[in-house]
Amino acid sequence: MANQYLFTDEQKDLQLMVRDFVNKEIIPHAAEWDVKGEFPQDTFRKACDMGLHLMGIPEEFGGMGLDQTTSCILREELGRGDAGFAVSLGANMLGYTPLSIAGTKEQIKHFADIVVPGAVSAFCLTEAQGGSDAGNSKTTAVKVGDEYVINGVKTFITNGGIASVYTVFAMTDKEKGVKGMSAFLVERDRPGVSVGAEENKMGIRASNTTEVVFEDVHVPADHLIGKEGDGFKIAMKTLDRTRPSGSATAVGICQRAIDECVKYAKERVVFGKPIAKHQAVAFMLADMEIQTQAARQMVMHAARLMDNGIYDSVVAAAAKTFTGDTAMKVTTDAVQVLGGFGYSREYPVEKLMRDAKIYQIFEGTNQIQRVVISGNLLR
Ligand code: COS
Repeated sequence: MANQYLFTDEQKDLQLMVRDFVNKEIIPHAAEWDVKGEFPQDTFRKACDMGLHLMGIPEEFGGMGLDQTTSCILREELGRGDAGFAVSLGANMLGYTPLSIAGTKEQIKHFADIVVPGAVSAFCLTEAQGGSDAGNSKTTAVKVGDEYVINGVKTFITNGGIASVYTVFAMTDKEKGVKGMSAFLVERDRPGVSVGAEENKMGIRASNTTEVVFEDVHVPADHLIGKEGDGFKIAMKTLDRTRPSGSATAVGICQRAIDECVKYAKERVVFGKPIAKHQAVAFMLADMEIQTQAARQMVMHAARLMDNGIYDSVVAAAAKTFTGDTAMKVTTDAVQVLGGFGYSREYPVEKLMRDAKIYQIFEGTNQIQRVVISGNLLR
């Protein structure tokens, strides 16, 4: 369990509040959400009542105004309950972060007025041919008078089908490559915005992932975030800032795997004693704990740096990579500890393993993180 040794009283209170919410409102339902592959709107409304969809939005705009460290503490708790649900809440902060980097006060207020009452946003960067090659965007935004007209299709968009507002990356000047990309705020109810196919995913199935289609969507020129051509850098800076808090959710998956394994290993008896008393299993539990502690510290280190105004791409990429790989290893071992029961859907650990896999893929694959890290080493 994430220790509280150095937490402030406020952080401890918030952590316990979210832990209680997770134990009562998320864990009992997570298996059902996983089977249905549906975003649980009722539980989302309860999370909204607690402000959990607004962690990083400043208080002056109606958000919780939490720093990165506190957000990571809470994101871990949510991840312990259900990573899909946690990802949906987190994606709202992903949608908001471009505004926190380059948005005007008016844009932030406009965004907050939409999401604060109980809605989510989505970050629309990825396209079918793009993905890791984030600058390879076919979506265009053409200036016509005092408006931009956006056309294109975004894929694998978390919250795509349930968001009320999107931050959209589109080319304002294709000739300039990544320097021709710009960022926009686009409300869901604008004519021409529609939701395409929903992904039927291996894990994080409570989260909603869809295509989002923009067909001659007119937005006022004041919906441009930052300046024309700033879009790629805004997207990269956003990912630097969101990779650690996203990874906190994966630490929560690891913690849940440990909790389930410890419980099971104390109860399951073979050769006359609980499997926890067999060193082969006890040492696996110890390794799961060591790796989880290391991942948590990398996430918290990245968060504390950001809370001190230091945004380091390598620290964020390293935390993201290590946490994703750790979550995969720890949950795979958890399935092993439970043996045949681990492989069965009667027990929660196979879901944890499926949920963990995405952390090696989204917010930049772990191969891309290694591109970022090695590129910085070799520069
Ligand atoms: N912060 C600020 N600026 C950055 C940056 C960062 N983290 N990373 C790159 N840039 C800038 C570079 O400095 C460069 O600008 P200058 O020419 O003015 O120096 C510009 O952006 C282009 O950088 P680069 O040439 O490195 O871009 P590439 O096209 O080679 O792509 C990677 C770089 C691979 C790192 C990028 O495409 C990436 O992160 N891809 C993964 C995308 C992703 O995470 N997708 C997940 C979906 S969103 S949930």
